[in-house]
Amino acid sequence: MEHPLLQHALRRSAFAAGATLAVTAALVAPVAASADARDVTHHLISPGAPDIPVANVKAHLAQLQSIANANGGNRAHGRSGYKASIDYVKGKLDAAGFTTTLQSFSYGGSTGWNLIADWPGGDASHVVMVGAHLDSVSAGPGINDDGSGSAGILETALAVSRAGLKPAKHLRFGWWGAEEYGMVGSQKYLNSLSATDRSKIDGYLNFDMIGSPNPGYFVYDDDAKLDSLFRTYFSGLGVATEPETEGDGRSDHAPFKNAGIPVGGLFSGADYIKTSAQASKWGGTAGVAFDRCYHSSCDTSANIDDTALDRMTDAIAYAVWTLSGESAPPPGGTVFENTADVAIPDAGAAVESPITVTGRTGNAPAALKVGVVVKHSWRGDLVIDLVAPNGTSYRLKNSGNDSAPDVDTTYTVNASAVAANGTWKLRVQDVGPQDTGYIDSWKLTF
Ligand code: DTR
Ligand code: ZN
Ligand code: ZN
Ligand code: CA
Repeated sequence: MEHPLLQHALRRSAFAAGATLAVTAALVAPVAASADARDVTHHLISPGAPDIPVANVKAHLAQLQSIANANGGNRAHGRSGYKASIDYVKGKLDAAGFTTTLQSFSYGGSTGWNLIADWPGGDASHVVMVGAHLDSVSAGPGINDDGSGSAGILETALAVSRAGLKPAKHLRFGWWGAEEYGMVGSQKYLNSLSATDRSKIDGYLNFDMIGSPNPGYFVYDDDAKLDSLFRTYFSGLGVATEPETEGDGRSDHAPFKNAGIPVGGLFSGADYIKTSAQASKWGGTAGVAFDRCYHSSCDTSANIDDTALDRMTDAIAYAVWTLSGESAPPPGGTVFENTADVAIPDAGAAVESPITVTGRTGNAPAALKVGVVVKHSWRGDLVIDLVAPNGTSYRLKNSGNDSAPDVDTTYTVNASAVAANGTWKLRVQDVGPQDTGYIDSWKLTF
């Protein structure tokens, strides 16, 4: 049976040709608002960048922990847990529509792998690249170092796919092998590129340790533009940052920087000790390392500060969305429609018809078109609301002394305060006795 919920893209011309709806422009105000309570760190400071669910990032960390458990307690270069980690990440990216490439290399008598994931589209001569190392030391599972960065960029990549992002620049993600032996994998990757291909990388962002249990908020200060992008993000959150001062040589951004590519990144701290000044601005414990399990067996899934991981991952998404320059949505918009009939009980409870919107970035339009067709013998009985995915409801029509049949119109709603993606509902209630009807169809144009 054909599913009644149709989602199809229509250009304005096609829409106009097929449409018979009268257009009534009525700007309606929200009746009730409910805040997005999922994520305390979410702030609307970027047009379009999503709030990455930290639970998803943690789910990847739980998988990496299981992989270590099943492979002798680590995910180190040359050990079975490393290849299992690569296979896990690759599987997620392949399913999300990335073009993935495994690059193998040999180091210390063992085979290592880099995983490169390209998001189709964007200007191939302007590449924004984001990376993290996927290997651990052999002493432990490496969940903060660097499961955290690996999972954070993985979930950002999956969010790119969920949003159907159409970036102006080309987006590429990399998971590096054998970082713990001196940035071996990332250096092999750069060596494998021609000078021309290296010159196409506009910038490289590195994320090595972003969920330290006693966290700091360090921003790489190599490139002024990339540095200020992250500082802007954190100042919007009201979180202080410090420049990352441990030197440029300590992670996979070093080979990129040496190749003349602008680099940036975030770091929540390793074996250095948090000072009392740092504890007063960031919380946590002064006199203790940012990560006291650095390079040891206790770097497990318990060795993560969820708030730091959450903020850092949202910052990655912010940077990716901002740097890749999301292109404009198609003119005329996309139509999402539900044509399933829903009976409206006489003088009874409200009924709802859902439409799930996917593939949009950012918030709904300030002039969201809501086409409504309700068959009813006395439309004056009907109260109609649009309910946004976050629960905000917009009154489209009140009941009244209107004896005509049927509603067949298009309302315009300022829905710019709520995210576009998610399940929207048309809610219809019949508040007067005797006359009845049903929701015939309705649609949203984004
Ligand atoms: N080299 C990383 C950890 C590390 C230590 N200091 C920094 C500074 C910036 C990025 C990373 C690091 C490792 O052990 O993998
Ligand atoms: Zn390390
Ligand atoms: Zn590391
Ligand atoms: Ca009625």
